[in-house]
This record gives sequence, C-alpha cells and structure tokens, in this order.
Amino acid sequence: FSRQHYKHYEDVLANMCDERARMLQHQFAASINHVQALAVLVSTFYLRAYPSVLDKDTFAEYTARTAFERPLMTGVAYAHRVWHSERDAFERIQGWTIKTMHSRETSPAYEEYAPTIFSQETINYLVSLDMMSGEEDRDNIFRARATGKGALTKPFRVLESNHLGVVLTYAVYKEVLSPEATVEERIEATAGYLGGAFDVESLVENLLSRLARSEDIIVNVYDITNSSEKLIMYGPEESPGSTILHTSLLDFGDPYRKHHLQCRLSRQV
Ligand code: WA2
Repeated sequence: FSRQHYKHYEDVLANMCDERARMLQHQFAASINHVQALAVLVSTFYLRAYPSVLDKDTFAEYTARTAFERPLMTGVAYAHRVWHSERDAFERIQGWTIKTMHSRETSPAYEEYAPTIFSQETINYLVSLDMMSGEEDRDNIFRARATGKGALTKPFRVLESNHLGVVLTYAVYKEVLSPEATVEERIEATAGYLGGAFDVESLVENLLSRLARSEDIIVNVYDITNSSEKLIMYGPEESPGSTILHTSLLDFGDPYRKHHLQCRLSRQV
C-alpha cells in the first residue's frame, strides 16, 4: 500500500490509542482519588476515639453506596495494624485468628500484622487475612506508610478471581501529619491500610470493548517500571505482528511505577 495510506493508518491508530490511554488514566485517577478520600475518612475515626468507633457494617454500607466512584475496582478494604503483643487480645475481640493470605491457616508469629477487619462486601474473603503475608501487598504497605501517598503493585493475579490486576494501598494514620513529616514519624503514626484491587483483566476489557471500533485494534498495557523487564498488565500475550504500532503514555499517579499502552491494528493493512 502507498505511503499515503500508511500515514493515514498511523494517524487513525495514534488517535484511537491516545483516546484509550486518556480514558483509562481518567478512570484510574477517579478511583484512586476516591480511595484516598476514604483513607482520610477512616483516619478521622482514629484521631479522637480509640478504639475507633467505625464498625464493619458502616464500612460495608458506605463502600457499597460509593462503589460507583471506583469504576475499575472490585472492592476496597481496611486492614488494621496489629503488634504481636496485641495479637491475643485482638483475636479475642474479633472472634477469629489472623490468617496467612495463601494458605488461609492461622499465621505464625511475626512482629506485626495487617489483618483485614473491614471490607466492601464484594471482597469480604479478605477479612482476617494478614495483608503483610502477600509479597505484593506487603511491599505496597511499606511504601504507602513511608510516603503517605498511594502505592500501586506490579501486575499480579489477585485473590479469588485470579484475574490480572494491581492493588492500590494508602496508609491510614492515627495523627494529622504535616507534609514534612519524616519516614519514622509516618511509620510510627500508622494505624492501618486502606486499599483494594483494580481488576484490569475484566474491568479494563469491559471499558475498552464499549468504545467505537474496538475490534479494529489490539491493546496492551505494560508496567515498564523496570525497563529491562516489561510486565504485561492487560491484553493478549502474543500480539500478532502488525507493521504499525503506537505507544501512548499512561500515568496512574504512583511515581514509583511507569506504564504505557500499546496499540496495533488487528488486521494487516
Ligand atoms: N485486595 C483485593 N484482592 C487482592 C488483594 C487486595 N489487597 N491482594 C491480593 N488480592 C486491604 O493494602 C491494604 C487490598 C489491600 C488493602
């Protein structure tokens, strides 16, 4: 085909790809903002009254009624920070033991734990699981509480659905911290963690499939944080070869992670 046709296809692909990147980034940002606001709300419950007067039914109701604010997330939950010295009393009050994420067995002894105590009904299988027992969740917890900012994991298979997704975590502090607070002050003031999973595999699929001409292009999203090891986050593993490829930038708001979206025409031109 002619140069002119080639240029035309390149422009069409670039426009479609940029539009998809913008939509995805916008929906991620909306969800992330709402989770941050929820972390602030839970934090206010820990400022004045200890123990917090927030209870699991109130959390479940509020998160169910505001689920529309987090369109790409399967649900949100709150995991409480528990020191080993508090474990027995905590387990007695809850009426369950702290469990390990993958085996669902009672956790061995550690210095501290992060068992989920409140959850949106859609992900209530997290309740009693120590979120520090999963590698991806644990890394997120450490980064979120040290920075006070939202942390995203690399793409991995989330619990239950086994879909490819990413987890978002915010620390919940029991004090109001100044923006200049040190890492030590932040860790010290940590009451727990608020977060949830983006079901990239099914919710992003749903979002993209509703766009015009979605059958004409193949979309992939990658985590490119580590430039020598690009991780697939969405789309077919092996995209059939196409002469035209467009890459659009994506910013999901966590400066520690880098992502991009790549589009190809689904048929040879
Ligand atoms: N949420 C949903 N599915 C998951 C998951 C998760 N984490 N981890 C693995 N599968 C309660 O950081 C605190 C949510 C983590 C917050």
